[in-house]
Amino acid sequence: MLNKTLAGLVLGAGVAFACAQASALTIGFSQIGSESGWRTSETASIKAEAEKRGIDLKFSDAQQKQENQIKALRSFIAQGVDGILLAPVVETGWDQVLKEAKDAKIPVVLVDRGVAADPSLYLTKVASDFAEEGSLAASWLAAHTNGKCDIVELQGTVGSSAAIDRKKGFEAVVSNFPNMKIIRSQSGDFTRAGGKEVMESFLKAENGGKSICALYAHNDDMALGAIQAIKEAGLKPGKDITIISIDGVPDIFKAMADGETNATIELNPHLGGPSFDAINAAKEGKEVPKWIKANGPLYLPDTAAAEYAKRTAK
Ligand code: GZL
Repeated sequence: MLNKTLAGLVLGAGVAFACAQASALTIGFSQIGSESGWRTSETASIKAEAEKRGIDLKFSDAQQKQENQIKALRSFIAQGVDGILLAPVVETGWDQVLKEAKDAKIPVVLVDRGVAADPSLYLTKVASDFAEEGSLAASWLAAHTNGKCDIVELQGTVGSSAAIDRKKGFEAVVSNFPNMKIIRSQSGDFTRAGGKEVMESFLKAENGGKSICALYAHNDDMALGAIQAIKEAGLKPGKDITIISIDGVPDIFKAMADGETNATIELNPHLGGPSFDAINAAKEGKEVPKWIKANGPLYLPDTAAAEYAKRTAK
């Protein structure tokens, strides 16, 4: 009896080891950088998910430069990785390197942002619908201001799908309200420093901010920078100027609980699971949809303190 049990254990361990080996993928991950709180959460989440799955993740931080991402992808291809995750900093300029990955039969999953390339050149996109986020932000603002508001807009990184589509979705709704207008719009590059700097110029140009009804920021980090600028201009953010942004990072819930901002739309940073599942499915010859969508809800001050506590609990 004992021998049989032992044999069973050895066999079981062998099978488990073989399965682990079979699924021990090597994945290359080209990340944009660390420009925002959301980006660092996304990176941490994807690394943790890879570790949990026993995936050998080759991580490359592009420091916001597309040429570094293209270099990283070519290195992953040369290493013969099983799959590639790419968070494309901008929409254009990817066709050639995506073709090289396709020719090498390495599936590419776009995480978090999209590309303006033939969809046959990548396996899938795991990202939210940025246009929907923009429309949701504008619909909330229209209701909050009874459809009468002069708006300043802090755009994300120029040429990024997130900035392009968040702008498009917001404008599509605002165009239905004759008394709502975007009076100034400029990129703050998704950073706090960028948001503060551009908001300072908006305030100076708009009578110290007195003619600004609201700020729409494409991400929370720019909104948090703008809040600093609004306070330094002697105005009350969240009261004198209504603010809505996107990401749902912990600090925005703190600011909301303090009455300094009015709304945020959550962006899911946990994109590793669906991305790795898509690569596994492709390896098993299964069909994978071209877009795996992950949209988040809108949050308002009434739940901000609880949300902050939840996101910062140790
Ligand atoms: C959107 C993502 C954006 C975030 C920013 O999916 O690409 O980039 O909203 C980040 O915080 O910089």
